[in-house]
Amino acid sequence: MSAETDPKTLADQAAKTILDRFGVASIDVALVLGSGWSGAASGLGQWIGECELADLPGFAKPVVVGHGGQLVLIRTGTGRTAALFTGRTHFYEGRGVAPVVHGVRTAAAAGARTIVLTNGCGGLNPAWGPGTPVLIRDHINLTSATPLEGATFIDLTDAYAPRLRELAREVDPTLDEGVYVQFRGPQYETPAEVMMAKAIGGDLVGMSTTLETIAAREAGMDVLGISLVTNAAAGISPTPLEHGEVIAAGKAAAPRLRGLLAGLLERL
Ligand code: 8IG
Repeated sequence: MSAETDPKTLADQAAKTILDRFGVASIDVALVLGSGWSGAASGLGQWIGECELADLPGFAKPVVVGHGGQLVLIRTGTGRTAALFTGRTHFYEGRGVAPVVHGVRTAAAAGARTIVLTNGCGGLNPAWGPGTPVLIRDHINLTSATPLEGATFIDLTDAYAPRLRELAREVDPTLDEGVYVQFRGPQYETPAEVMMAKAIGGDLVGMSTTLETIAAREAGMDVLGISLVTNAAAGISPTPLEHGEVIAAGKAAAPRLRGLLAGLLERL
């Protein structure tokens, strides 16, 4: 695939490949599973098929331990076709923004009108212990990047659909909401940066999701964002951050997250 292929053409090609390979007419809903979420995906529906994302046009191999790299198609209990992306490309990989949002654009090109973007992140609210899922109410994009090109003025009021957050709270009424702040990474924040995120209205700090949400809104999809707080953000907790704790928090939270995703898929 040539590097200069237009991102949306590449997404069309990936979508066509998926629909042809799995013999489905369209994808109805897409889920991107972030850090800590892979264990939450089993048993969400009837397995249709799966492939390596890297085998599809435009996808690169994910690089992070704890991040998968497959596309899994399932038929949900309500007869919808759902596409699970078990990995994502991050902005910090340095490949630019287009690969970061390629999965989102591919899902849209395959027909998805709804996308659930999940991630693992640091929490600023000490009440959110490791393993707490939090709905994303809004975001602050500190990457200085955007997937949009030219004079593409996309409205981001209610970028995270209030209706979908309401559905999530039907499944789990204890879910809190917060503002997700995307840093470029890959280093975690300094305590001073975490204090800045708090001062500007942030509740969650991470390295994904906002660029994908922008691309999803451009494509006309409704977005549900759910963060798994896997660690207290730097300076909030007295101990340094480790990727190991991220993976452990995801493992421990898997049953709750699975219940949440299953309940959502029943209602979407
Ligand atoms: I998992 O504390 C995970 N991802 N930026 N900060 C940022 N990203 C994260 C964090 C965190 N935890």
